[in-house]
This record gives sequence, structure tokens and C-alpha cells, in this order.
Amino acid sequence: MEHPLIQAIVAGRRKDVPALVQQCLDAGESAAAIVENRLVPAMSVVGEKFKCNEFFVPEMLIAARAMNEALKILEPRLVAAGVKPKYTAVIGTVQGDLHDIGKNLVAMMWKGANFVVIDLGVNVPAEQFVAAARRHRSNLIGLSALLSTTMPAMRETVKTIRDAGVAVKILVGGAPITAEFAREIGADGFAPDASSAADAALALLQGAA
Ligand code: B1M
Repeated sequence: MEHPLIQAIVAGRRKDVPALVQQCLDAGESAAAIVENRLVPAMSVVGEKFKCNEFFVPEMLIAARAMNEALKILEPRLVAAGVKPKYTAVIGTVQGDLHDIGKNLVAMMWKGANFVVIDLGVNVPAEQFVAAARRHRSNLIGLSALLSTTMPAMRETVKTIRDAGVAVKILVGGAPITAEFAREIGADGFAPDASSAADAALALLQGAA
């Protein structure tokens, strides 16, 4: 039997979500554990249902909104009160792609790792990453893509950043992205999930220091 929070997200019962998240917190689950063990699995169930035509886009969207209710509560807890941030990161979902839940989780984990995070949102043109990295003197750019059809936009974005000569590390991720693809397009790193995205970013930046 799935956890009630997973059930509520899958069913898109967004009004039930805050109390269920609170129950998890009261039971001693950490915010990160709730993300990993409840939110991410809930969205996998949604994806499976979509694949077998049990869910369509509206159901996916409703489930995503329910998940965001949980994230609203968890974000302040994930973002540790911290000493002065050492690194600045720009993050966004590449052009043509509107998925932002995974990217938002990565942004949160980076904030949790005490980064200043400039979130450019979704459907971000390559030039906008370059401009933001320059404006904010960022050390890191994070690119997310959820569609196999937007993988070429990720490749193009990496190329644009490299051609512009901005001195940043580039970390990529998203469901269709692999370490091999990341290497092939010239990114500095790949992370399969939000928590390893924080470790990977720190490893890249500390290696560069
Ligand atoms: Co879309 N969608 N969707 N969708 N959607 C997928 C991705 C899909 C796999 C569903 C399926 O077919 N089973 C499929 C893609 C197939 C493919 O290309 N291979 C798909 C499709 C086809 C589409 C549309 C084309 C549907 C249509 O209109 N016919 C359309 C495209 C719109 C567009 O982008 N142009 C579309 C639309 C949508 C909604 C708007 C309805 C909604 C998005 C809402 C939103 O994001 N605000 C939506 C959703 C919710 C999904 C699923 C169900 C869930 C995605 C998600 O949020 N997962 C998804 C199926 C699935 O993945 N199970 C699906 C949870 C999230 C935590 O995981 O984003 O993978 P994820 O992020 C992970 C890692 O990938 C990684 O860390 C995160 C946390 O662990 N990660 C990074 C992500 N970015 C990273 C960056 C990093 C490092 C790690 O470094 C910077």
C-alpha cells in the first residue's frame, strides 16, 4: 500500500498535501527524505500511468501542482540557514522544455548546499544562460531537460556557453540525460538526481578552486 502522501499527489488532491507532509515531518522524516521517498516516487507513478494511457496531460499537471504544494512546505527546510554562500549558480530548463519539477528540486538542493541560485525558469534560450552567468558572475550553470526532443537544445546551449567563453562549470541532468551524453556534448558533469546534483556541483567547484 502506497504512503498516503504518494496517493494524494498521484490523485492530485492538493488540499490534502500540506497536512500529510506535516505528518511525515512530525514522524521525524527529514525534508530530503520526504522528497526522495514520497515526492519522487509519486511522480514515477504518475509517469507510469501516463505511459499506459491511464493518465493524460491534465492529470499529470494536477499531480504536479499537488507535488508543488509539498515543495512549498519543504523548501525552507531544505534550504539550511547558512553562512555566507560561497558559490553562485544559474539554473534553467533548456529551450522548448516546460518541465520544471526536477529542476526546482535541484535548485533547492543547491540552496541547501549554501549556493546563491539564480533560477531562469523553463524554456530558456541559450543566450539567456550566458547573459545571466555574466551578470551574476556565476561559477556554475545547471541545465535540465526532460524530453528526448530537447536534448539537442541542451547540446546547443552547452556549445553557446563554451563559444561565449564564460568561465563556468556546466552540470546537466534530467530523465533522458546520461553521463555519456553529458560527456559527448562537452558538459563538465552529470547528476541523475537532485541530491547527487548537489554533491556533483560541489565536487566540480571544489576541484576548480
Ligand atoms: Co511531461 N513528459 N510532457 N509533463 N512529464 C515526461 C517527461 C514523459 C517521460 C512522460 C512519459 O511519456 N512517460 C514524456 C517524455 C518522453 C520523452 O521525451 N522521452 C513527457 C511528455 C511526452 C510530455 C509532453 C510532450 C506531453 C504532451 O503534451 N503530449 C509535454 C511537453 C511539454 C514541453 O515541455 N514542451 C509534457 C508536459 C508535461 C506537464 C506540463 C503536464 C507536466 C510538467 C509540469 C511541470 O514540470 N511543471 C509533465 C509531467 C509532470 C511529466 C512527468 C509525469 C513527471 C516529470 C517530473 O516532474 N518528474 C514525466 C514522467 C516521469 O518522469 N515520470 C513526464 C519528477 C521529477 C522530480 O523528476 O524531472 O526527472 P525529473 O528530475 C529528477 C532528475 O531527472 C534529476 O533530478 C531530479 C530530482 O531527482 N534532474 C537533474 C532533473 N534536472 C536536473 C538537472 C541537473 C541534475 C539533475 O543538473 C543541473
